[in-house]
Amino acid sequence: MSRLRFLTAGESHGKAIVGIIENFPRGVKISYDFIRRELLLRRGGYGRSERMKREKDEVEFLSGIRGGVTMGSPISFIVRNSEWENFKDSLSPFEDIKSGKEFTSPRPGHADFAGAMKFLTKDMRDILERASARTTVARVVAGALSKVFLMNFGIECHFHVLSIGGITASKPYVENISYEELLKRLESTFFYCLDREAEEKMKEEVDRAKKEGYSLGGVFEVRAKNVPPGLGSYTEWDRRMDARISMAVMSIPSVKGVEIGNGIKGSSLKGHEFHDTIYFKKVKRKRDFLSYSDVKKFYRMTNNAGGIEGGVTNGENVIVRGYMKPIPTMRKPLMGVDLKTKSSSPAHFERADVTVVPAGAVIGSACVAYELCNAFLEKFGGDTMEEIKNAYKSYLKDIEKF
Ligand code: EPS
Repeated sequence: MSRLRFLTAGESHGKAIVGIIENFPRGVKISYDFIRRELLLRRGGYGRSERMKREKDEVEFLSGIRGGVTMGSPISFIVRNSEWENFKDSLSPFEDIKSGKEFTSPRPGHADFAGAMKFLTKDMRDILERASARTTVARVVAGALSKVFLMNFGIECHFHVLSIGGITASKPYVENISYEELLKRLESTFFYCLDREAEEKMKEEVDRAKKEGYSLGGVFEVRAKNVPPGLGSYTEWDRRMDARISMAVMSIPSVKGVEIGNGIKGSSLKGHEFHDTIYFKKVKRKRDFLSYSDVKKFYRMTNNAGGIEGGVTNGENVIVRGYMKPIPTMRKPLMGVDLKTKSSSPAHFERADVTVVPAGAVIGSACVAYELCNAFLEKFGGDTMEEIKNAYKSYLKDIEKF
């Protein structure tokens, strides 16, 4: 059983964000343009701060890929922060720190206060720097590699925005389109939301929030398509696919809730209303299939379970929603307490995004892709793509006979 390991490092305004991924199989063809496009999408969305125009998010791979193909060795990469130039006097590893970037008035909702208590520091610069969502740039790179791997098996992790600031899309998703088609549509939207009317209202709401100095949250959805059954396991708590996906999505800054399928609504439904009846149809065998949909015989008319039952994927689309709170940094800050003087003081503000839900959707899909890739490797893993493809083909043959 092979398992991915992924570490990130880097501060928001430090030199760079870096990542290392270990155990990524050998022989996966990687498109640099695909990764770049995912990174561009993460920076996008109406309502981001000026910083997103300044950051370039150019990823440089340092190891593990040769001639566009993974080598089986650890993949390491670096994404430089353009903001470093403005912060190097106060964040330099060894030079004397010139004052000016410390702050002592925590933002409610941010890691500032809890981090200050944890590390017993009144200057929360160190806490902000690492708690910042800037690190999600590395999650998107790992997610993009995972997406490329999964696409070899026909698995695609779609994403889109369902709601922002309480405005909810009524035509939220188009079934039966490819990832490429989806991205083309999303790239012409403001918020990666597929309902034009809702988008107009969201935009008005974001403009109002910007003018009045507050922030907005919302909900994004990830749909992983053509996922085979059998990923994850009920045999132990930490192998459950829904638990693993939830942890990954919950770790995105600002996410305060995760829903699998219609899990939340389901808590008030009756058993026969919620559970997804199982049907069977005969299929014609396809030669050399490498996509679960080619041999899929059992199916459901509903998918309230969101493609996972008992912690195991069941062959339906995996549906995940991330609920994001409004971000804590606001142009019109809440009042709080200055940790040094103990007097009442407005919370720290430098500049802020109004909403990060579109970015959350991209990052969420990266997290789901990474977790599915990991579980896929656990089940079909080998050192090379060749081995993995053979194992997968053999499983699909067994499913076909089942
Ligand atoms: C973030 C605060 C903002 C965001 C940042 C995350 O940074 P700054 O305070 O420098 O304006 O722009 O997000 C990114 C830099 C990014 O790449 O997503 C925070 O506090 O989490």
